[in-house]
Amino acid sequence: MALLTPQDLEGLTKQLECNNNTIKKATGMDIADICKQIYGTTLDGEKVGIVPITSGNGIITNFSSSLLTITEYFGLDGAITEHPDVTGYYEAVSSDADIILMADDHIFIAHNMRNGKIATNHVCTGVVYAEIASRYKYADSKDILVIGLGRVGYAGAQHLVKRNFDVYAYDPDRETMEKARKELGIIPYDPEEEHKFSMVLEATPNPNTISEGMVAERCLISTPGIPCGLPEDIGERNEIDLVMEPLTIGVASMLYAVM
Ligand code: NAD
Ligand code: 2YH
Repeated sequence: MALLTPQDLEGLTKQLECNNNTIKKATGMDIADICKQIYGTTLDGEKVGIVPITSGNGIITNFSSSLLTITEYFGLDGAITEHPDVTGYYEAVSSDADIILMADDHIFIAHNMRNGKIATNHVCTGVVYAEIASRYKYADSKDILVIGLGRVGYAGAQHLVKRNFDVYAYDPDRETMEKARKELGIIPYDPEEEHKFSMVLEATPNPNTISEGMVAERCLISTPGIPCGLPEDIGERNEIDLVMEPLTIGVASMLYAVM
């Protein structure tokens, strides 16, 4: 599983503001509005305990401080615990944190200590990027393409099926495709086929996953995938609104999900 690098997290506030502007322009809503719509919740200055975790590949430079920046951006009262791991968890709970944020190499969770709700980053990221794509103001139909049906993409595809979009999806893994077809009812998409979409959710860890035949001249590509799957030349030739950011949008979705 891909881990975030300290470089991914540089200039996070600038990346967030730039993406928020694109989202507003493309959907008429900002990230907070979109999260409120998905979960029907609001944030109200909750206290968030951020616990660094040393297991596996260990602490990622800038990870906890980025979470602190994000919580503060959304008006929450964030604090990074002095100690990591179990001692840090004890510290966060003892200091009366409402929400705990922590991640190892496999899973990143938000846990609301008041109401017991727990949310994972992969599901919340898939759902929020799917919702952003689906709210494109200039969409030419209800067709939407999901590229990559891993942990993030599958959750996004599931969300879109529930919202009654015509969800086309592609993943090179045949078993994954079959599972998504049977369980979700996605329409299998062949990348060789010429079907241009104005709404695209890309959730793969690979570059150049998007080809010219997939995208309408005017489209919204909503992608949590790192690195970005959109080749530069396609971006230059078409009028593409690109939403792509390494952490903040997914974390906002987690926070609203546990309220
Ligand atoms: P995953 O490994 O579970 O799934 C990736 C899927 O992409 C796999 O099913 C794989 O077969 C598929 N894939 C690979 N190449 C493809 C291609 N060319 N076309 C279509 N599908 C292809 O990964 P994940 O946990 O779902 O994460 C996906 C990406 O999202 C990763 O890059 C991850 O780092 C990133 N991510 C970003 C955020 C964020 O906030 N931006 C949050 C979580 C994950
Ligand atoms: O980046 C990750 C994993 N890919 C899981 C995220 C799931 N989308 N984890 C972050 C690890 C952080 C580290 N343990 C720390 O600094 O606390």
